[in-house]
Amino acid sequence: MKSILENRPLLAKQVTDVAEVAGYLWQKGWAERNGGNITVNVTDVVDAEIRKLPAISDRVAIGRPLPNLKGTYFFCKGTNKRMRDLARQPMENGSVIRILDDGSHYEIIADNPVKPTSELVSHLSMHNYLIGKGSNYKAALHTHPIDLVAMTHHAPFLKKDVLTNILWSMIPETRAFCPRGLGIIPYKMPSSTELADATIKELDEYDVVMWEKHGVCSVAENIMEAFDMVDTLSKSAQIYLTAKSMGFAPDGMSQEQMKEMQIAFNLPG
Ligand code: 2HA
Ligand code: ZN
Repeated sequence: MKSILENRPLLAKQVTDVAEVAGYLWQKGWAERNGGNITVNVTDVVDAEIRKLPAISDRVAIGRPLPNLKGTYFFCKGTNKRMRDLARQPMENGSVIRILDDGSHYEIIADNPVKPTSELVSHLSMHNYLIGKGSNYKAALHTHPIDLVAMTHHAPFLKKDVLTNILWSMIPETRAFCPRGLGIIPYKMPSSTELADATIKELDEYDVVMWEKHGVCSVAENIMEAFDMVDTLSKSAQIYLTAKSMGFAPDGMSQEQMKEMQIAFNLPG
């Protein structure tokens, strides 16, 4: 069977980048079994021929109306599929979906009828929100980083911006490359519309949010950037816990040093 990626280098690049990131998630130990999910809005690289492709699945209800997504296309990791398999065979472990004109249903158009991620409602709600605010962000990543998730098992860290400040202060890069910090979402059932709502509320302020005792979610222009922010935060978490395991609490950069970074890089305050 001919793949939708054939002779479509721009779409193929999006899928190849997802596969590369899926491999990193597995190597990092953040993607046990089917853990985590990725969606990328590929509408910009969809041509007229793709728009005419028939569905290879039934129409499936998303679970809520998402009016900004009418006629958009996404590459999605499949539900119950492993990141380590997505890395090697992206079109067997993910699929391209079309959001129908009612904004409430999707259908799979290629290459295989792989049902999209269990967190589809959260992912699509984030994309709907991003389009609504005129953002150029196209990628959403959810993964289970050991260090960052561990930090959400400690109530004092769940207060607004406590973790942001600890992680920013571990190494200058973290503030530079994750300038909006880390939002916190109190525990909610995975795959629920409550989790989706809480996530989009936090995206007003943050590009990366923690789902308490579960994982992290990030949005960015592309999947590499979404990964890089989580990787940078995880580096800071590693430094924090390495210091702790050596028997001391890390000093952290001072507020003056952090301010200096903010000014030098023209970062949000
Ligand atoms: O896809 O990570 O949150 C499996 C999950 C659900
Ligand atoms: Zn998860």
